[in-house]
Amino acid sequence: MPPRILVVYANPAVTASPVPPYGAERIAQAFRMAGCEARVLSPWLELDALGALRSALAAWPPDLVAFSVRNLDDALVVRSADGPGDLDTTFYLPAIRPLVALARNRGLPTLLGGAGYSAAPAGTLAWLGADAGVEGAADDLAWRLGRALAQGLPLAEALPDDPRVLRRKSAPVPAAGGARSVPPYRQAPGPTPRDGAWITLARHRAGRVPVALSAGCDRRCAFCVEGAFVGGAVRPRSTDEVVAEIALLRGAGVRRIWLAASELNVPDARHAVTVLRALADRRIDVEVSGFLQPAPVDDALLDALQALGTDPATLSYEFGHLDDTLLRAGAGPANRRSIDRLVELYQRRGHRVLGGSVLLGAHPLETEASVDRAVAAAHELDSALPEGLGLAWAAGGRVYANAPLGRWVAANLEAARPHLVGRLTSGFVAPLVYCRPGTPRELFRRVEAGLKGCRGPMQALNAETVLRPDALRVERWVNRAILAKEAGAPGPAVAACRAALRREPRHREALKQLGLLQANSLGDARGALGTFRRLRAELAGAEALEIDRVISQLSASSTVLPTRR
Ligand code: B12
Ligand code: SF4
Repeated sequence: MPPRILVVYANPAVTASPVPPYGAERIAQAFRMAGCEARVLSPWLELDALGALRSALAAWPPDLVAFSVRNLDDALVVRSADGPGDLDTTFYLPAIRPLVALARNRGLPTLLGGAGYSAAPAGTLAWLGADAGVEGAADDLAWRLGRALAQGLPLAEALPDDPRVLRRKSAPVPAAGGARSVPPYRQAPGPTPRDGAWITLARHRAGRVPVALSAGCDRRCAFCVEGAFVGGAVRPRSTDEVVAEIALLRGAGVRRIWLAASELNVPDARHAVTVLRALADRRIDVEVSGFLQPAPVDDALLDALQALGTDPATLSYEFGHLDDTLLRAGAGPANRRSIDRLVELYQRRGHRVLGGSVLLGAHPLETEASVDRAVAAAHELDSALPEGLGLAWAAGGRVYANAPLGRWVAANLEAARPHLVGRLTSGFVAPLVYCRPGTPRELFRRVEAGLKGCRGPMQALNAETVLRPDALRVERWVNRAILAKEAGAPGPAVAACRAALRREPRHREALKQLGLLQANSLGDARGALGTFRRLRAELAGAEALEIDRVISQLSASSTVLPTRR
């Protein structure tokens, strides 16, 4: 019998915008191609993640449990000028550890991988106590491992001799990853089989389904871990494969796609343009998005995005910083001149606003003067565009063992210490932040005050991301409701909506789902009317008009509403 591998999507961050287990799905596919049986489990789609793993182990006893650790933490340093502690970072490994322990207590071999794991491999392996880990993009390695497992070798012998592999040993964890070259790897060919539950959630909750465009980044931003674990050379995925995968998803009703790449335009935008044009030529009606950095950006890229309906004014570029001295020292992917050229391009094309993000305070050379220069640059750029600069900004940077900043901190601990906030653990696995000048909240205040008077939308990075554990739980109830509704089980769906609304009475998605269920499945027009009125009170603009239409339709006649998806 082929070996059975359970790939667990170890991502407790099941937020309002669903992020499907793409890496886990690709790894599972590589195992299957190697002759193993593989299943993907998403325990955090259930309310009791540990119970979900327990049931899965009983229903389908595996020979290996592979954990796909997508995020170590949410990488958010502080969300506001005031708060209960120095940091607002949410650390995810404590929620994952009991699941790894459960598998180990059953005597099952355990393996770690994923982007979160790869940000701090040694520390994460020690923290979670698994048998081994694999760093970086690993389709090829999973295939080789799967071949060896299929030949009957135990995990310890089946793991390839490869620099990406780390085995648990008693030796102390190094503080940070050494300079290490990522070996060239091959992405698994063919489309990736997807978990239907995540497709359903993405469709209902305006989420984006990721499709790999490339792996790797040729820039070396000090705060960023990606060049280290996905590789400094960019490996494009073939255009035919990208387009075929998107076409299949479109056939399954998916319209919103995330082109997964460190940045769409590294080392340049040619590959992205080819893919975008191929989608337009084949009239595949999708809306795409992805990360972008400031250079190079040209008409070809913006035209190709526009041809698919993406307004360049809605894009956000990773600036890193806005002060040229810091940018040239590695605080961002491109220098100030490149940012100015981007502004000129936007001016020439008539786009009214330019969006971007900066991470201030996360570089050893940062000073009050460089922060003030960045703020002054923000004002300058803001005044150059009709509706200003849309800046998402953060104060302080998470120290990842594998990022240039992490390696610098490890090598210069005494110099770094006055600027470190958080917990100093081996391998920098628990949230640790480097920030100067001042603490993250002090810097936050300084930047917030400095940006006053700008015309464009200025906001702290990801300020809208769910923070409280009980709010994450509400999102899980809402997801349960959608999945139950789609599975034709209105009773459990209504119960899940009500559970969400008991905790958060104004939750829009829960109200919408409940209203639809009352109208379409329970025949309860009065109840639906009441629910949609509550929802209407939460909305403005086009969304409010849409609900007005639903309310008048419901009051006029029928108990059945058209659902728009
Ligand atoms: C695209 C992206 C996003 C998009 C996702 C869009 C979507 N709908 O999917 C958006 C913008 C929504 C996003 C959000 C977030 N992201 Co993000 N994101 C990325 C990015 C650029 C690519 C992810 C991707 O899809 N890659 C393609 C897939 C195929 O690769 P993969 O998942 O890594 O899987 C491969 C390997 O990891 C490995 N692998 C995976 N699982 C396993 C398991 C085993 C056993 C093995 C052996 C190998 C293995 O092999 C896979 C195939 O090659 C990565 C950086 C990067 N370049 O990887 C950051 C990254 C993963 N994100 C990160 C973060 C922090 C976040 C957020 C927490 C930010 C925030 N505060 O909101 C959220 C979390 C969202 C969530 N609910 O999980 C960090 C994680 C680091 C950390 N702190 O742990 C990264 C690394 C960015 C960075 N530079 O720091 N993200
Ligand atoms: S921030 Fe963007 S451009 Fe800079 S290293 Fe990371 S992925 Fe590359």
